[in-house]
Amino acid sequence: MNDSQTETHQTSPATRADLDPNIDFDAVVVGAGFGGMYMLYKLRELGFTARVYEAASDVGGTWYWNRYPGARCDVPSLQYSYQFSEKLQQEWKWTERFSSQPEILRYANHVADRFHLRQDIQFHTRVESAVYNAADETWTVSTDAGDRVTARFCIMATGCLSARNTPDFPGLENFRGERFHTGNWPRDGVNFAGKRVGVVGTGSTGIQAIPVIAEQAAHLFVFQRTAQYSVPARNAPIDAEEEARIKADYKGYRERNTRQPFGLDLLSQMSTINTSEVGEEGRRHHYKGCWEHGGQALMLAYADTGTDKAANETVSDFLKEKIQSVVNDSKVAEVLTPDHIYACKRPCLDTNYFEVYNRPNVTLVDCRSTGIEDITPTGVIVDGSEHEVDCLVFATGFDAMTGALNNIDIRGKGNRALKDKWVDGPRSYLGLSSAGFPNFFTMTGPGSPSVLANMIPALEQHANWIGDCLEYMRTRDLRTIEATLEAEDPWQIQVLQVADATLWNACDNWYTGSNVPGKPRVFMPYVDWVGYVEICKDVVRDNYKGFALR
Ligand code: N01
Repeated sequence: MNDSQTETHQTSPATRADLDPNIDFDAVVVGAGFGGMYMLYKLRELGFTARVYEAASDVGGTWYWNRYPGARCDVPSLQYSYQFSEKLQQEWKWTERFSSQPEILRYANHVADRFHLRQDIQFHTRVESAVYNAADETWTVSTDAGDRVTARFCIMATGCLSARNTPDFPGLENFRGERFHTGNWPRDGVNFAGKRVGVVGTGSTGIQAIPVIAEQAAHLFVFQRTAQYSVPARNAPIDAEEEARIKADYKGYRERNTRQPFGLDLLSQMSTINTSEVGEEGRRHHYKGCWEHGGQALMLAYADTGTDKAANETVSDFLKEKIQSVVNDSKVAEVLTPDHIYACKRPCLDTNYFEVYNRPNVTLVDCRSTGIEDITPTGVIVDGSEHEVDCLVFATGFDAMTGALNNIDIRGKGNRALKDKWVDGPRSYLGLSSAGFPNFFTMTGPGSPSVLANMIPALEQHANWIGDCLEYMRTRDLRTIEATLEAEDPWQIQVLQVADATLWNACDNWYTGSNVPGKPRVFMPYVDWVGYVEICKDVVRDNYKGFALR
């Protein structure tokens, strides 16, 4: 790629690249988060015309919607960013080790400005349906703004954590105060000063929001169903020396990271030996080092931390002790102590999370045994007691990975709905394509590493793969591509086998869909990023083996 050409002059191709003059676009892309933005860039670079539809008023996807107090990334900033443009990655300066939501959103806006992306993005527009027309091998995409356009390809960049989950709490509609979901936070923020606030949910989001809300609110009630492990993020201003070292060979750094678990620079914190090969003292020393380092180091502290129960227990015991040493009230500490496998639920990073329970204006409400029994006009009832609140914050997560896709009426060959095909769980080849849905791609879809990889590089990998595929088809005059069932069925088995070799399938979490009542329990992401990248390359080398091309 020639940076100087693409960065300053990239605009929509003047003419469409497709052979068929009767369609509106070569590709429709749904979503203008980090995936959709780079997909658009890639399509334009290859000379394809594209229209991106985005429900929000601007770019940023998850970072547009999740403006809740304390929102911050837990992947280091110098890695959670695009690598497609050397100039971009050299010139952008992150200010903190882990970027805050406003800074990431500024970055998304900068990218959109720099590459003139907005000219091909239609905002305030939600895609309602995408229907395949077998006769002319096109997709018709319809939106809530009344658009009805045709395209050869339909690419879903709808995000893994974008369909909000607000459980159907009894009495919710009676609540007279304000209520918010962290995934749809008001643009102008919320002033909690002087208010009694209830936060429901203690996953990554709740754990970030709770300490910040506690500082503002008159009183904060935290409604916890499942206690969570959390490790201090140890956020800090960006280390100038580290930044200079990485930027001196950013390309090489990215390439090395692509060959590491999760696509992340973790090797310096990972031990390649098993837990049992170290004595207790050595182990504790290592855990202490990881704890002091902050970030997700403990998750991969030893080679078997994520695969062996006994090994995992040594780290979860260490984390439980930490909770007990931080929280003054031993009864509260007990309620805050998790009993599941560490990292089976997505591990959390925090800034002063457990410390918050030492504040006089914070009350922990344990709803494990009775759940939230009722929401009244003025409060929340748990275990027969009402906790009066002025506003409620739902940090209750997402209908992950399939939710955003199932919210759109997607129909493939024979008018078959994707959600019907996926009624027992998603089925795809490589999380990119599903049999019966020609010319339809899912970026970081279920069956790909997605949420178990560094998301922005994972999105780039998919956009590059899709772009190269379209180019391959164009040069060979091919009109359709779709996964074959012969490839899809064994892939699904492989996704589950790889997950079963870890401990992550062993508890209720959103990787399996078990956080959403009624959703089929199927482990959705593909655990092995490094292996996956190689498989994707092999497929291309074998002329798209596993796909039907016509
Ligand atoms: O959602 P979650 P999240 N009654 O599903 C509770 C990413 N992320 O938004 O565990 C009572 O993890 C639920 O309880 P339980 C990251 O990948 C990243 O926090 O199901 N409670 C849980 O406590 C993350 O994993 C960053 O028993 C109910 C909470 O709500 C993902 O987003 C920051 C309930 C939901 O936790 C999702 O995190 C934030 C009910 N009926 C998010 N239903 C960073 O990069 C649900 N809950 C740092």
